[in-house]
Amino acid sequence: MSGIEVGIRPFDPESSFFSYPTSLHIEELSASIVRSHRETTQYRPEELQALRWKVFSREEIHAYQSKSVDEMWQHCAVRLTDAVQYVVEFAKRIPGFRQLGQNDQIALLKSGSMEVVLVRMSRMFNTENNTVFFDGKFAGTELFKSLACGDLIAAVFDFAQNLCALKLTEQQMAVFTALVLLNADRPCLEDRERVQRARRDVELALSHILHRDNQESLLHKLYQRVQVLKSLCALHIEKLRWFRQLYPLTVHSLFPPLYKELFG
Ligand code: CLR
Repeated sequence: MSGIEVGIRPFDPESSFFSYPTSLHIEELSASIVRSHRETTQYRPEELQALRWKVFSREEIHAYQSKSVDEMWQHCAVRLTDAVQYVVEFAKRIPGFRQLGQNDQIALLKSGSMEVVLVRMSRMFNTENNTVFFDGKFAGTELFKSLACGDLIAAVFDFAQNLCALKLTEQQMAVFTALVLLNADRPCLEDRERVQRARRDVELALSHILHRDNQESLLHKLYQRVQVLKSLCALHIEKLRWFRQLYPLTVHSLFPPLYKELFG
């Protein structure tokens, strides 16, 4: 093929699989992921900032603490599933994820959606008083006492605190969460190669953004956070097994179907 022929070929962002991604492609991919993120987060950063004064009162905290274990689990499972639903919507809008087969999309969401919820949780986190926006107000760890999994809650809050310290921009978080989802090492994937190719482009997008922001040192720190995410999700699954043994009927008839489909 002559140079001229190459030069006049129309630009097609979806056709990069068999060629090297152009910087224009990577630019467009970042923009698309950032847009998907913005469109699928419940609250914008300004809104969250304005809600910071809303904290649960002593009486309200007591009401949560007085719930029975199974009542509180059910309540939290519903809230968690709401958050997961937004992540599913985000995933479906990521180029590269969209193009995978349905089975692989489900496999990636099974293992990755909770990780993304926990990364997104840092947007809803107030480091000044160690609280998270939950159920309409900011809540500390003590509010979750009746779940009877204090170690998981403490570890999740600790993760949020540490991630907040990195002060990610919305764009950095958007592309990082896309990278968390597009993981070719997840179990039960049919077409790993395809996931790997999609991931490579998102990796380039993240490097590009961090380079542009002059924050290349963040890359290493973000990869370190991924290890912690894995252990938190393993702990979540372990707690769910424990809970299911105690209250099989609550899980069976009262937990959201999506929650059971992804984690059960
Ligand atoms: C994440 C960010 C969302 C709002 C939200 C709702 C539910 C919260 C979740 C956040 C973080 C994780 C969370 C969850 C409720 C229970 C769960 C605190 C803040 C912890 C880890 C317990 C897991 C076990 C349950 C399934 C009982 O925008």
